[in-house]
Amino acid sequence: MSDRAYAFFEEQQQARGINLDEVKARLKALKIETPSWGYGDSGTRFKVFQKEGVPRNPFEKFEDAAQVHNLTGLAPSVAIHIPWDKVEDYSKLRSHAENLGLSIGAVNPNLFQDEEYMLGSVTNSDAAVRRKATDHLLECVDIAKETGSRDISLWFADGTNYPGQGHIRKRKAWMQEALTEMYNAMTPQMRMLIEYKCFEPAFYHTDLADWGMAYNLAQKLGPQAEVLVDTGHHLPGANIEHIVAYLIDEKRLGGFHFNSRKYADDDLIVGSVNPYELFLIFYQILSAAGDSDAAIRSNVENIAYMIDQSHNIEQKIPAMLRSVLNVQTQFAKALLINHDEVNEAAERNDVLGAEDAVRRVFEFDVTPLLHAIREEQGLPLDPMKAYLSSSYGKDILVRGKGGASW
Ligand code: PSV
Ligand code: MN
Repeated sequence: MSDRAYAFFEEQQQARGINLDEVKARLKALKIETPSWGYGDSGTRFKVFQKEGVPRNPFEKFEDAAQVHNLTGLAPSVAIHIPWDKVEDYSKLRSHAENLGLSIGAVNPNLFQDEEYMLGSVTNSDAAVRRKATDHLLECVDIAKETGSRDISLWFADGTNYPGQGHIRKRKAWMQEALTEMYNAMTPQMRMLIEYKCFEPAFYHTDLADWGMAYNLAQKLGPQAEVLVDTGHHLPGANIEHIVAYLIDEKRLGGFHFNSRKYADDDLIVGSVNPYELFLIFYQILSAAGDSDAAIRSNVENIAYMIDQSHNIEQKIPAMLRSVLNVQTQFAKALLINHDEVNEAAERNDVLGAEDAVRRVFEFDVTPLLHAIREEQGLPLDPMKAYLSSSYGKDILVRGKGGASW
C-alpha cells in the first residue's frame, strides 16, 4: 500500500467529517458467512458441471472455506445444508471447523430434493409428506443444537405450476402448522430465518413468494422468527433496499443471502451486476445502526450476512473470495456516508443535494482504506492475488473430479 494514497484518502474523508477510526473498527468487525454448497459442484437446471479439485465431503468444504477466511479475515463461519452436509457425528465436523478457525453457521434444511416433494413439502396435500417434511425441520433443530448454530434458515420450493393444482389457502395453513411445530422445538437462543422467492421452481404460484408473506408468517410465529432477504429472489425492478429498511423498522430483518442476478435465479457473484444496489442496502442498514430505538439497533447488530451462490462455471474458491471482497468494498463505501449531510439536505427538500450526498460516496476509491485495514490485520493486501499465487488451488487437484454436488 502506498502511504501517500492513504494519507490523501484520510485527509479527504476527515474533511468530510468522517471518523476513520470508527470506520476501520466497523470494517474489521464485518463477518460474512459462506455456504458449504458454494464449494461443491453445481450447475443449472440442465447440467451439473464437474470440476477437478472440488471437495468430496463436508470436511473438505470447510478446508476450502478456511482459505477464504484466512486470506480475508471476513468469513469465519460456514452455513451447512442438510442432507448435503449430513455426517455421522456433528461434533466431529464442529471440531474440524474449530481447528480450522471456523464455526458452523446457519443450518439449512433441504425440502426440495426428495421424490415425495414434487408437489410440495410442508404444503403437500398428503399428510404423510407433510409429516416427513416437518420431521426434517425438527431434525435440523437437533443438528443446530449439536453444531452450536444460532440460525436455521428456511427456503421452500413449494408452489404450483397451474391454476387449480393446489388449494392456496390450505397450503398457507399447512405451512404455518409445520413452522409452528418447528418454532416450538427451538431453544430460546435460536432463530428461524424465513426466506422467500418470487418464482422457481414453481412457475404459477410460490407459497412464500415475497417478503410480506414471510414477514406475516414470522409475526404469527413469534419473535424468534425473522425474514431472510436473498438478493436474487425478487422480480426485476424490486427496490430491495426499501424492503430492508421496512423490515429493520419492524425489527424482523434476520439476514441476507447475498448474490446477484440479472434476470432470474440467484447464483451470480454478489456485486458483479449491480454494486450500487449492494451499497444502497448497506446505506439503509447503517442509517438504522445509529437509531435512538435500542430494538432497531439490536436488529441491525444481529443481521446475518451470508453468501448464497452455487457457482456454475467459475472456480469455486476464487469466486467465493471475489464475493466476500465485493461485499467488503460496498460496506466500506457505505461507511463513508455522512448521514447528517444526507438528512439535512432531505430536510431542506434539496432533492439533488440529498441524492448527491449518497451517490458521491459510492464513487470514492476505498482501496487505500482496505489496504490499510488488511495491513493492520496482518492479511495480504490483495487476497485474490495471494490465493492465486499460493499452491492450494493446485494441491487440491489430487481430489480429482466428481466431488460433492452442492
Ligand atoms: C434457493 O434458490 C436458495 O436461495 C435457498 O436459500 C436454498 O437453500 C439455496 O438457494 C441453495 O439451493
Ligand atoms: Mn437463498
